[in-house]
Amino acid sequence: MMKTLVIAATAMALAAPALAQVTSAAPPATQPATEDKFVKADGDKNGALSIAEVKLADATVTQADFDKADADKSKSLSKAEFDKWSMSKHDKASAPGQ
Ligand SMILES: [Ca+2]
Repeated sequence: MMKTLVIAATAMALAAPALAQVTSAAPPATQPATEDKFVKADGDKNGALSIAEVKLADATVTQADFDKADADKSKSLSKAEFDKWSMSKHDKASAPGQ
């Protein structure tokens, strides 16, 4: 009688961790989306995007948009400027009404 109880308890103790062990695969490491966009848009691979390159990547971009993103007024977007711009555009798109 007592032995049966011990066996049952042991079986439950062994089964519990096995049930809890639902493994979920870690999401694959992905490059930041802006990195890919920047590299694709940078047609002459000089590490900066001209207005022409930006417009080629996104025809809806205006000179005013570009000037706003071009923080140092170099007439080209560095990776940092582009990242910041993409992020603010993304925020606007994903958070309507703000
Ligand atoms: Ca370029």
